[in-house]
Amino acid sequence: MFWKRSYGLIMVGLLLVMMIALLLSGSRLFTDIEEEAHIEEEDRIVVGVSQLGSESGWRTANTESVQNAFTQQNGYFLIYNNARQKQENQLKAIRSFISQRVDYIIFSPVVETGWETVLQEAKQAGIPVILMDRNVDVEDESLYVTCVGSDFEKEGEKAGHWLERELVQRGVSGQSVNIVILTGTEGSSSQIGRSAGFATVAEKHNNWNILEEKCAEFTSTKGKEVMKTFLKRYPDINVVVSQNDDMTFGAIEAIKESGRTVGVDGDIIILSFDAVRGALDMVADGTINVDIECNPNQGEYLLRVIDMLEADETVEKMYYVEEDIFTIENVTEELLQERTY
Ligand code: GZL
Repeated sequence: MFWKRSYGLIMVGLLLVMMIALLLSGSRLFTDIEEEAHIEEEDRIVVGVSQLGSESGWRTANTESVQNAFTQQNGYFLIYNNARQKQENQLKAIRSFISQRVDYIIFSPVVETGWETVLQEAKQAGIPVILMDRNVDVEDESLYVTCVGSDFEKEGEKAGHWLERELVQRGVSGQSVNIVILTGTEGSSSQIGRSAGFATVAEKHNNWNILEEKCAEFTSTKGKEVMKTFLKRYPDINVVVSQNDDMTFGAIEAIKESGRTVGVDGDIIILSFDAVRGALDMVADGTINVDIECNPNQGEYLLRVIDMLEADETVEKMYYVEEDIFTIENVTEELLQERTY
């Protein structure tokens, strides 16, 4: 009996030793992985990204493009912040990146003004700043290295020139045209540029009556709300220019609820910007007459810029992304392509 009990104790002891050894080896294994990650982290380029928000389908695609670019596999450590449309949140995020001494700061400025002080702080800290999507209005352009984004004024002009051609094709270019405009976030590069570009064309046509322009913050909810106001105020709207697809979705809902019709066969012409997939589907079915593309896939461009900076190569002050314009004539072929948005 005695030897059976001692045999049992020996087995329990052996089991305990094995478990401790396993735990130790496991923790060593875990420490190894952790240390490896830590070592890799030190080698990785640390990028602080302040994204302005998540207000639209376009913004979601833009964020995904950045997150897919600055990965551990590509040698980066990404610190990402969503500012929820508030400039003060972007300022806080950029100051946090400075105190964390990141290698690069990338941000999409929600509006063009109010950045001098924080950009001075980044410059004093020796941290290069790269603008994404939208631009800043600063005296001293050395406060940022480059901007990767769109030519918004050109986008606005494309919309204006398309409308000129459309009215000629319909044989009504000499008639009075009543236009309402849904604008994006007041003071953002996209709003400023698109408004200016369209106005450059519109002012050549004294029969184009811009009844009203009103901000709908690039969101579908506000787009519907503002369009409802327009429909109550102006019974004879012929054209809606909406500065992004999300506002367009809301505006179309309001127009249909009012009993009026839109698009290729409708009584209100719809011009939109961004060309996200849901909107291109509506171009294909004739609901939206034209969509001016604004390419959110800026991650690859940003990667190339940082590669050049890492190699001490000179970079341009502005890199425009490629973008197109879609109507019922060319959208079907586009929808067959591999689009990420
Ligand atoms: C355009 C971007 C705009 C999009 C909107 O580059 O700034 O902001 O057009 C987004 O969809 O909200």
